[in-house]
Amino acid sequence: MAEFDLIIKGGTVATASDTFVADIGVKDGKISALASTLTGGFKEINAKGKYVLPGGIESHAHIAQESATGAMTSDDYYTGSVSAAFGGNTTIIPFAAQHRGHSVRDVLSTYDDRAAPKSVLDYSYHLIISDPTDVVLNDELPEAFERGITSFKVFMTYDKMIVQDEQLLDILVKAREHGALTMVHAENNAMIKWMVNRLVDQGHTQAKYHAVSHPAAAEVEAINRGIALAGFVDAPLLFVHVSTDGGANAVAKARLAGKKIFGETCPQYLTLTANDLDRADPEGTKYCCSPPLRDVATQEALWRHLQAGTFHLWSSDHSPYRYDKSGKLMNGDNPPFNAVANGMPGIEMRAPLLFSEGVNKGRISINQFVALTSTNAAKLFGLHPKKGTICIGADADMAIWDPELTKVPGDNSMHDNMNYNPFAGMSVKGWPTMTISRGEVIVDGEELKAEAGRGQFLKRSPFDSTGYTSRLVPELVPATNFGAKIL
Ligand code: DUC
Ligand code: ZN
Ligand code: ZN
Repeated sequence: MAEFDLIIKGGTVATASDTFVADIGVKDGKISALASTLTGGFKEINAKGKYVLPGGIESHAHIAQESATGAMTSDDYYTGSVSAAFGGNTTIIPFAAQHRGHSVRDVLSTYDDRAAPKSVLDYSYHLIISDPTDVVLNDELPEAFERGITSFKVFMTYDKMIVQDEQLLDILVKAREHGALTMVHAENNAMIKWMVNRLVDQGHTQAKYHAVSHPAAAEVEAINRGIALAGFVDAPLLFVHVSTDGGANAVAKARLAGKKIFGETCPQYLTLTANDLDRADPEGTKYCCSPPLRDVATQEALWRHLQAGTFHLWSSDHSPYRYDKSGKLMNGDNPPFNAVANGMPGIEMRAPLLFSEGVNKGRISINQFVALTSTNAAKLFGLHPKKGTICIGADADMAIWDPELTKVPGDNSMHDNMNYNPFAGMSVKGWPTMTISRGEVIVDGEELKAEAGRGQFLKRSPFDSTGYTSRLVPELVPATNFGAKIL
């Protein structure tokens, strides 16, 4: 009998720390050997001249999710996970969204029904909390953490989703108590509404004004406030989709001060600009996302932050709303910018864009690429070392990459359920050619080899705060606050 179910031979293996040529032996869905030469594989794959990397972990995607305004994302867990698999990913962590008045228990059971029969990739969810009632805080969130859903997102903007600062403090404290990680969409709601009202009053309703209506200052203010609130109660906080130099600087400064603050950015902020919104009506709506696209100087600053380690995550923020009546144009053929569903697709191009613009252009190393697209997500979201690396005992989740393969994708060349691609026309060098999940080849070139529902739900571990010192302010400590028990 063969010693290994699979041997991947002769590839250049890269992890978040090391790059080396090796054979990888896989047995029972796990990596069971790494050696200069292995023999005895039931199946062998020649990876000479290619990179063998940990499967990507896409930890920011909106799949089968309704927005507060009623738009439904176009991808379900089948098309979303298939598209992710063609982009070299082996794990997805989309969102399960609680809208006001809904129970978290019901939300999770709805998303279980959406994901389990359809996902081709292993998956978990982050909860979105918009209604932190006592029942949610004291019963339902602890139950969710018990199930291994150890992260959730809140919004500091949008009238239908916003949590006020006092509610954010409640949530941060609950997360701290249970070892969960809070993720936050940080933009100042008042500044945005103030801008939207003025722009619309003056008739500036074209898509390009979406970028104007969400000023950089709104993100910078909210990130600084989030840092202050999280620091006050000593809780970890991850700023998703950071789009400004000022916001990234605040994250970097907080990290330097030893705070448990993390940042994520997304390909669109480093490859597109607000000028992409300036198209004949209504085509600019394709590029309406929040936070909005910025400018070339911001792109340069964000590259610098990626290089310097400010950001832990490079995520797509895949928010697929089709360019038709089901999505971008659901409020008319030429909707004002403030009636357009926010977001753009990108789950399949997330990692190739970073390979092309980052690794192949010499901006980051292959090891930084692995950290940003896989290992850091596994560590932050309680999946490491089962996921996110290539080591003995890890799940055999890998993607084989051809660093020279160049493609110019079009509007319909992805495997998602979209009818446009914001990155169409870009020359992208470096693509995955094979994706392997738990030892099974699920994508081989252009061929999908995975069945709907093969993906498994991942029970995640609590947030690991090793390496961060706990710093409680004196007002929260009974020894220095005259004995009051606040936390
Ligand atoms: N936030 C996201 O994370 N995605 C889409 C829109 C938004 O506001
Ligand atoms: Zn957001
Ligand atoms: Zn998002």
